[in-house]
Amino acid sequence: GYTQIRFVLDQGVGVITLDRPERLNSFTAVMHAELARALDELEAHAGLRGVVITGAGRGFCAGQDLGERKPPEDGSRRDLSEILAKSYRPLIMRLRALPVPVVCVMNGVAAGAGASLVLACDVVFAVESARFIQAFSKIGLLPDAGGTWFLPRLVGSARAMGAALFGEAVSARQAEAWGLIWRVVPDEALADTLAEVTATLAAGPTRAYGATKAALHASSGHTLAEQFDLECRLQRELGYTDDYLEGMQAFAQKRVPAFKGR
Ligand code: T3D
Repeated sequence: GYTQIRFVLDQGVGVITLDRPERLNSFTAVMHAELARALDELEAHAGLRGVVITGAGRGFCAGQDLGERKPPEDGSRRDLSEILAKSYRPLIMRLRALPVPVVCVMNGVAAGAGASLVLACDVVFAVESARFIQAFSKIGLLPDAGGTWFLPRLVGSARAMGAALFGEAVSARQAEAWGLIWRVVPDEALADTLAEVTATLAAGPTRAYGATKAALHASSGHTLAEQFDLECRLQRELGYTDDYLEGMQAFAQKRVPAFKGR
């Protein structure tokens, strides 16, 4: 079982709920271990159609649990690189590598590595009252868990610098206007958004989704010519899928396609 997250796999869609609401779902060693186990299950699931990540309570995720980082009484210093390499790095890299969309439904504030987790997701919905805080500078650190990679790519270096250096809260509306997230939804639409996103992923053309994710992720390191090569290779594979045949038949017959994810 799980104690600091909830994890359900239904109709091929894995839903992960960060579940330590009294500490705004901040990351602990236990939560990292449980997320790694959920990822094991997701990666092993042959019929996976998508992943949804959300949080319990009023926050999405407040980053590293600072209760686990009590300053040592003797004033000794700590090597943070090992912690990052063993917990945050695999979490973010594995989510990015999943062959299905990972959608974040942000139920509240995301701070520090919690914000990086949001930005690692392929699509982000956020309730109107949610906000982003690049809290790292406030404790003398730099944005980690991929934060310095995601931020400038999503919003450009001027906004990335301002947000990262000054650590001011960025509202969900502002984040939407900047292109940091896909869409703001009303607070009262949280449950409906979760249900709709899950249903969309469960009924989606999963192979096409996976290829789209892979191609968009690869694009920032590619020339246009390299991207053409990748698109051709992926489109060639998609041309042989059942879902493409179904999509073409549904179009010709003027009906909604019934995709099987293969
Ligand atoms: O060490 C390494 O592994 C390196 C990697 C670091 C990665 C990181 O993520 S570093 C950044 C860590 N996160 C932060 O610095 C954010 C800390 N939290 C906040 O700044 C605020 O809580 C928020 C801006 C996120 C929300 O503010 P607000 O006013 O809505 O809520 P609150 O009252 O501050 O928080 C509610 C409770 O959650 C509170 O506990 P209490 O007073 O009710 O007993 C608060 O202490 C607790 N909480 C919030 N964030 C954390 C936390 N407890 C532990 N760790 C937290 N990160």
